[in-house]
Parts: sequence; structure tokens; C-alpha cells
Amino acid sequence: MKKHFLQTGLALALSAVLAVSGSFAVSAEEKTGSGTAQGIDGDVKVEVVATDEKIISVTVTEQNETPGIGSVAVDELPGEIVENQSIQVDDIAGATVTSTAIKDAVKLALEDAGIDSAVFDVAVEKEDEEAADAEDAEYEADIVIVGAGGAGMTAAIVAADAGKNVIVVESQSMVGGNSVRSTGGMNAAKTAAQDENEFGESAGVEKQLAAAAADYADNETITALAQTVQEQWDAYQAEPEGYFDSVELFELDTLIGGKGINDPELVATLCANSADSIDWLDSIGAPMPSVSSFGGASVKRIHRPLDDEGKVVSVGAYIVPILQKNLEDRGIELLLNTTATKILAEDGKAVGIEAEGDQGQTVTIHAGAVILATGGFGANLEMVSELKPELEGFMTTNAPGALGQGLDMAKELGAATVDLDQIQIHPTVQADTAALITEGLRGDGAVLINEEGLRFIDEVGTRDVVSAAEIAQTGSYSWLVVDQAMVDASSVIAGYISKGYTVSGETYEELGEAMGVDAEAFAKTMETWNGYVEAGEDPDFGRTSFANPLDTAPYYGIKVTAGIHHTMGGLKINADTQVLSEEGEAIEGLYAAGEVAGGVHGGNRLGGNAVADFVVFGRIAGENAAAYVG
Ligand code: MEZ
Repeated sequence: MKKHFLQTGLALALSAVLAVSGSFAVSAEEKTGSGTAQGIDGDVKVEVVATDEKIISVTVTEQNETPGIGSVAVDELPGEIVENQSIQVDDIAGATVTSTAIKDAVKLALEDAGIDSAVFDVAVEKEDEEAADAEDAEYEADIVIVGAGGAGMTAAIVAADAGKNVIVVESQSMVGGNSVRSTGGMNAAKTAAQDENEFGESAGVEKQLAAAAADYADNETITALAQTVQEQWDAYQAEPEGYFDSVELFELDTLIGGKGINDPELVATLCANSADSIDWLDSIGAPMPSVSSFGGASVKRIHRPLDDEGKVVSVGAYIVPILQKNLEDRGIELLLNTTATKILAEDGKAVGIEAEGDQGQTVTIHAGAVILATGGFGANLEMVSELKPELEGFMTTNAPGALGQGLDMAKELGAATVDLDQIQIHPTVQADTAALITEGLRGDGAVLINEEGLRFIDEVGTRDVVSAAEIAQTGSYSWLVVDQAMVDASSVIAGYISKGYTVSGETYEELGEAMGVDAEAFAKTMETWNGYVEAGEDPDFGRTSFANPLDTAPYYGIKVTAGIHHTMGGLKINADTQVLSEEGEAIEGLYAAGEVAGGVHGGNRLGGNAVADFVVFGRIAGENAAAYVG
């Protein structure tokens, strides 16, 4: 059965190679043309070699598309255009802007070569033969993992390293899920990187201890943690060594950020395994040496990757290709475009899955254990607004595959869910494109400005608080303001500029005009803010995390608004990642990790805890499923 898949794959690959390398019988003069179209991050340029009747080759000669998303279209579409002799091939799901840019550029390139592009602007013929070839397939594995995002790939690597035969299925045509879109970084407490970065003292600890006493006096877990942290903080102040952080402070931040409704055991597991997970990432080739502030964290705790020039880069676009390479290096089988539809069960135990392949064929995978890593449901706008009607009409930052399929499949086996109505909005989503603008900008010193040219909140507060404050401003949007010094330190911000998300000015007044806010009030706000940074105190909104004054021209503003970002609820799991039934019993053989599982983040997830979640719980799921199958 499996052989059939391989044969089809080989035939397709061979025909693509032949097509791309020009083995068609050419009946007319070959001509070459080039074309350019706007991609997600600047120009996409292609060169086409064709006759009047045949496209012989398509080569993308210049592009700067998002690694792991647009880059998939760059890799795949040229071959598909040649293979199908059509510029109407399907877009790569999740990479529509890049796909459209490639197709538009091919059209222009054909015209540049003096070829009538209309000849190839025709619907793709679906070959009956191919459809007939799409036979059902059956596989055997020790462990089947549903979803090739961060959690699924992490679990796969760990399970394979434990000697298990693993198959990963992914509904999309690319790996990465929401994880590849994740920009900010990964929270971890008591790491070597925290001690290596030299930070001053953090006033955030005392602020958090005060919040615990004022708002959570009746929450036993939070009170006990606060007491431990107070003792640790007193000891540190008497004899400071390294940078102050602790697993308990991380727990306290996560619980207070989650409004105290998180599952304390899952939070304790997340935090206790975070530093070790940073080391694990390092061991698979993904070091995260930069540390900074993020919303709701009392200290600098978010770990970020750096490029060769020492500039901060997006965490998801960095980690996901490394995870994928680790899968390839271990020979782990990955079935893309394969959507799991059902968990197979025998005597109440999960024993595999049934899935639908890209041509409608049934794919059955028999396995000793199933790990669900299907992600959340933040792209399922119907489900979101059913569960939280006030989010109707909001944009989403989520990948198209985040539809919540894993939930339904597990519920059919009696799985319980938790906190499904806890859906997070993120306050800095680019107003026109729904692109996530990382909280890291605020952690590194950016401010939020309203239409009146004023700050309105502690920018490094939790997302629920910052989003609510932003929604209350005129027009329910704001401007995120950075200076050139911040741009120079971050490839992420440089990317926002090249994607056209920013307006700029040489002076505060000029930027104020460009943003369309009260320019005079804005200039005054910036002068005042720079004074607060120098003093390390924010009497207006009590911000405790400061970087540098925003005083290096030019200045930049990005128009942002709130968008759906994370679904905190999901399948109920225990700290071993076993999925629990309505009766609170572990369903044998069924594990869940990442956004499909609920309870870790409670009523509001802290920025940087999604990556921590997928690495920590992905590893636990991989280890435990491997031990279970023996
Ligand atoms: O964890 C996140 O959601 C995150 C770090 C997002 C961001 O703003 O970058």
C-alpha cells in the first residue's frame, strides 16, 4: 500500500524534474523573459524560458519571502506551473501572497519574452488518471503524530530518538502551523543566557508580588508561590548573584497572567522544564542567546534567536526549518496534505488514525499511540465567534490550518475539554494585513500612541489589558512607535519596514503628521517618555521595563489593532500529556501537546509561553508515548 504512495510521489517528482529541466518536445523558438511582482517582503522576480506553445522552465531569481511560508511557494510553484503548463495552478495554502506574486511575475515574464500569456492562463486540467491512481493507503507505525507544527515535530524528534518508528501527518502542504508565524521568542527561567546578558535590577518582581497580595489573596497556589518568591527575592537582594529569576516566579507570572484559572500542575511542568528545553533546542541546532522583556513577565525571560550579525530574528521562522531538518535527518515519515479525520480505537485505547489524502483517498495508520498536535482553532472564525460572540469580525493572526479538528476527533473518544471560551486577542496586529507585529518591539522599548498623540497604557502589560485599553481608544487602534536604533538591532523590524508596514519621519512632528495623530502632542509625549526611560520610572502608567530612549532619527510608526491570536482552551490533559476523559481518566494511548491542549495558559497566555508550551509538552508527549508503546 505504502509502495503506491511512493510510486506516485516518484512519478510526480520525475515529471516535475523533467518539466523544469526542459525535456518537453519543443516545436518553436525558445525565448527568455523576466517579470517582477510584489511579494510579502519586496519583489519576487522570475525568469521564464518558453516557446509560444510550451513553458520550458520557471526560475525564481530574486525573493525575500518568509522562510517556511512564502519560501514553500517559491520552492514548489515554478515546478507546478511547468508541469501543468498553466499559470492558474492552485496557490500554496497559507502562502497566497507569494503564490500570486509568482504567477503574476510569470505572466509578465511571458509577455516580456514576446509570448501571449493567455495561452497559459487556462484552468489546470485535472488528470483522471491521477485521480484513479489515488488508491487508499495503509501504514504501520509505533507512534502517529497528527500535526507538523512545533509540538508535533518536537514530539516526533524525541520519540524517534527513543528508537520509535514515527509517522507525522499534516493537513497543510507545509509544516509549521501557527509555530512558524510565531515571532517573539520562548520564555524560560534560570537559564545561562539570562545570566550572560547583563541587566539591571528588576522592579517588576515587587510589582508582581504586590499584585499577588492585592488580587489573589484567596488563591492558595498563588499565595504560596508569592511567599517563596519573596524569600528568593530577599535572599538575592542580600547577596545578588547572576540575574534574578526563578521557576516559581515564572509560575507566578504565568498564573497571574492567566487570571488564576490555569491548571497549576501544567504551569509547574511548563516552568520547571523551560530551561532544560532551551538546552534541548541548542542540542538540535537552535540556540536562543538573546533575552528580553515581554508582557506580563516580571523579569527579562523571553529567549530569542540571533542572526549572523547579532540581530534578533523571528523565532518561528528560525526554529521550524531546524525542526523539519531534524525530522529529515532521522528519516521520520511526513505525509503532507493529509487530514486526520478519526482516531482509531480498540477497547477504549487509541490505536491509530484514519485520514484523507490530497486526492480524497483514505489513509489509515495503525499505531501503538497517537499524539495530537493539531494546534488551536484561531482560524476557525465561526467557532471563535460562537464561543466568544464579542470577537465576531476580528481579524486573525493564525495559520489557515488552525481549525480545531483535533478537538472533535478526541471528543469522539470521550475526551474532555477545558476553557474553550478563553480566546486571546493580541493588541499589535498590523491594521491592513492582519500580520502579527511582535510584542518584542514593546519589550525592547517601543511605545503605543493613540490618535490624540498620547500613550495610554503600560505597553508591557498583559495582552488582555493592553488590547482592552487599545480598543477603548478613538477608532480602536494605535500606532506602535520605534526609532532607528531599534531598527538597527532587529531584522524583524527591518522586515516590517520592507514589507511596507511603517510610516516614518525625521522628527517626532514629521512622524506625527505621517501617522495622522496630533503631532504636537505626540512630540511632547515622546520627550516625556524619553525622560521616563532615563529615570527608569513611568509615573503615568507604572511601566517597569525600560530599554533605551527613542531618540535616534528617523522614527517609525506601525498602525496596529487587536486580532485573534491564541485559543487557550483545548483538550484536558495531565502533566504527562495524556488526554483525559470526561470522567478524569487518562485515555490510553492518546496524548496531546501544544495549542490543541488547554489549561496551561488559563484566561490569558503570556507572550513567549506558546513556544515554551510546544517545546516542553511536545518533548513530554514524545517521551511518554515512546515509553507507552515500549
Ligand atoms: O507568544 C507569542 O504569542 C508571541 C511571542 C507573540 C509576539 O508578539 O511575538
